[in-house]
Amino acid sequence: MSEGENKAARHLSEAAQKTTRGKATESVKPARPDRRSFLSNGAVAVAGAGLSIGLAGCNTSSDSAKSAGAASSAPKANGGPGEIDYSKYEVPPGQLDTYYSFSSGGHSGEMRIYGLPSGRLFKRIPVFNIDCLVGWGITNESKKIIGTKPDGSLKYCTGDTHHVHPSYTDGTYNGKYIFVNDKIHSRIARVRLDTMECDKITELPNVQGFHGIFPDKRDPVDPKINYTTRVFCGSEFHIPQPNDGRDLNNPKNYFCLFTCVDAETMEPRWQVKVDGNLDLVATSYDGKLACSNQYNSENGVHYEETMAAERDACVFFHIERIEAAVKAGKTFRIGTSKVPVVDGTKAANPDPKTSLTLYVPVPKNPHGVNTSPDGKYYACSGKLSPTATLIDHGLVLQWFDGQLKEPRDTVVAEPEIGLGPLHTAFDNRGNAYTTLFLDSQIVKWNIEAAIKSYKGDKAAKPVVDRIDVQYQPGHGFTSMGETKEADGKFFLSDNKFSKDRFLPVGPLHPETAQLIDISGDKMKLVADHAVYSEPHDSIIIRRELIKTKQVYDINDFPNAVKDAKECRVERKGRKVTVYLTSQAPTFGLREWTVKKGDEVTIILTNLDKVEDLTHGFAIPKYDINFIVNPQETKSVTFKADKPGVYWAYCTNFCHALHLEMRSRMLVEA
Ligand code: RUQ
Ligand code: CUA
Ligand code: CA
Repeated sequence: MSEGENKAARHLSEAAQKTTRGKATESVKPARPDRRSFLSNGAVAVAGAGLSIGLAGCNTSSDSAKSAGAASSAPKANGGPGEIDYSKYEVPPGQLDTYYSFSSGGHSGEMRIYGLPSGRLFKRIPVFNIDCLVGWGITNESKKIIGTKPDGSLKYCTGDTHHVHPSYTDGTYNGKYIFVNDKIHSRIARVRLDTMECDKITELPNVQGFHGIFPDKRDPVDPKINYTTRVFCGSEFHIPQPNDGRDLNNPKNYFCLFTCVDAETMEPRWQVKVDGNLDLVATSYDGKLACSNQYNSENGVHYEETMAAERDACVFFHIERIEAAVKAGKTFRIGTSKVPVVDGTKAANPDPKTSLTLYVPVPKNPHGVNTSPDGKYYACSGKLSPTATLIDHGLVLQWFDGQLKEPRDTVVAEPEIGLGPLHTAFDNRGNAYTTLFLDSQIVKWNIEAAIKSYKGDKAAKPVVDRIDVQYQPGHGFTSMGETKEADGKFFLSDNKFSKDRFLPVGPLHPETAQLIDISGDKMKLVADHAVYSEPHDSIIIRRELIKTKQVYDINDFPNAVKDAKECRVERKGRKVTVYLTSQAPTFGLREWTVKKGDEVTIILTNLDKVEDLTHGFAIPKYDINFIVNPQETKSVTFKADKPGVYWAYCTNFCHALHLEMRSRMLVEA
């Protein structure tokens, strides 16, 4: 950094420190102009400042003694003691939460389920990671879903989940699926909401840095299809196409693709070549549009280059036209991929009336795009600009009909809301809530006031409330806020730093998910929940929309061993299959014998029917460990390469004789 940039960074970082340690209630006042003005001083200064704010955050509690003692001096919730009756937000023993929250797990590669308002963690759903609690990545069934190499080992052992969005019917959640991305290997996964298990993973072709993901909410043409059939995927990193070693240092030839995946088959249907890089994704309520914010319209390969332009874009995709073009064969293929690609670049789409895409200019390196629950607006945040840009759905459709002159004519508001705006959520009363990363605040702004103010009404004040969060919020979400049933009750702020908010646990801190009551005029911070690194995104669903199976159906498993009497060992040459059952406190075979060098497959069915009666199955030295839930069947395959006696035992406490629940594997030399 240059001297000037350093100064700018220091100045902003001091400002940020003040804000993050700020007094409890910062009432509705605009961010200070001296901080605001830095944004016009050039992108590099801002980026530098952004980086140093991360550091500034750490300064507030670098040693554990200080942070352990910090509890009493930690920033208070909005409103002082006595003003908030926190007991209203407690869930007493034996009572159930009113909401589920599904959260991504970032570079843990998993997904998580919490209850709200309690913040209780119920379950971690392994998706792209290996998980020995349930045997994900260990059993044959899970390996097949994750994907294997020809030698049977896992193709990938890592994943980076960012965004979780369930399937829809008629504008609200239908309780069927939840979709999540893997940014590392550009895979999309589907989790069944009845079993809360991943059942499909697809790797997207021609894509790196698959980040934003969002299901459609109905079909653009067929009115009978009012549910999710497509999932849209943005990609952040532009690459040579095909990425086979050509154009390594010729970034002008790199490009990104927007992908549509079939929600049922999970196969990619089509891709769109775009200008610039895509980030988050949102969809309309009528099925006609998907959109994605684009922060690197510059196609820069270094971060300074990505900030060269004053405006990037929010890119809209006209689904019906794209599918017509695909049907008409106006497509090309990339490398060996069979997925049809249409050209959605500006150069290839000069006439709005036939255009597949619309690039609405938005300042500057925007992050996040979200659809309002009434279906009328998209909010796209500036990130490096203190603004949120509000784009009108009806006007976008008019632009595609050739009725508007400029892409910017679709913008109906652009309120100044604070520093580092990222993601926006909505209530059911016409208000938007945007996370301000640099300001460490949530800002509540009124949509109608923002529109009036944009039209020149000086009396209209878009910002109606602000609240400090601890610290540096990324995503924020309202209860049911991504559906037409937004209820305006809660906002959850998933913050990137927790610093002094919890007992110190060493250098890797938990993150904070802060629960904010948004039902009144003023936002109230009502709970701090510690969450594992590194949630990006969550959604909040009313509990009655989720209907789970509590016990499996044994008939759903074609290889089930349906009776303990069927337990046996079958040999075909060097391939040995062990058919096994579990029923507390025994396995169906007391022992079984194989020979050194055999390829052994164990198929285990849990015959117990009682809810919550899960058994585990582990074999020492063979690295086998998985569970079978009631009436579930799973299998593992391994080479019996170590002669000796191996006690296979139950790992999941199931019975008074749980410790006695074991069986011997005898491997002959
Ligand atoms: S991103 S902090 Cu992976 Cu969702 Cu915006
Ligand atoms: Cu079965 Cu413990
Ligand atoms: Ca940019």
